Amino acid sequence: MELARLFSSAGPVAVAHARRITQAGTTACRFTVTYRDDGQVDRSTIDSDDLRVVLPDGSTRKVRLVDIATTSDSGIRVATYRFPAPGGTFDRSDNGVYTIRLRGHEVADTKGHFAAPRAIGTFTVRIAKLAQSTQTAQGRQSRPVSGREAAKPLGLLPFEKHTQLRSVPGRDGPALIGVIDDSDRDPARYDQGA
Ligand SMILES: [Ca+2]
Ligand SMILES: [Ca+2]
Repeated sequence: MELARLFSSAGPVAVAHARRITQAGTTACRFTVTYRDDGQVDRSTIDSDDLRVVLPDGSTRKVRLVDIATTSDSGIRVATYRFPAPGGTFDRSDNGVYTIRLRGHEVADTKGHFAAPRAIGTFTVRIAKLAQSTQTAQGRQSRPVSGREAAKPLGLLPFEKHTQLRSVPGRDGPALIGVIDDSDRDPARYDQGA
């Protein structure tokens, strides 16, 4: 977003900075909004009415002002807001993209020019499904090697469970070869593991 050039008649420009939420049980999303103005941002206009968060389902929620950082440049104000998790804590049902919107007539410069209403940033809630990640981890664990699984050096590792050793006649006597038995192969399982 271009912040460098602002007309003197323009109100502050806002940009939100928020981190992704990945931990189940997190109670809120704290994020900062940087307001910049060619003149001075009117600190007194920054409050808990400035923003709304649009949830993935399209509904909107309020956020609360937590702090306004003190900066030497009065043309820049960094405010911290807190968005409480829907239902008290974030869980998988809250996964999605949340949009932070600045409301009109809420944040102004000291000449009374208000920032325009607009989306100023997003944050993502992506909480993993616990059971799925556990299952994946188990699927990738190496199992103890038994005699029947000595076919691994044949390069059949992904199919080791379906590999059987068979004795066949060879020039130097009987030889063992690995034979893949995929009669009960579940394509979805292997697509997932590939
Ligand atoms: Ca201005
Ligand atoms: Ca305000």
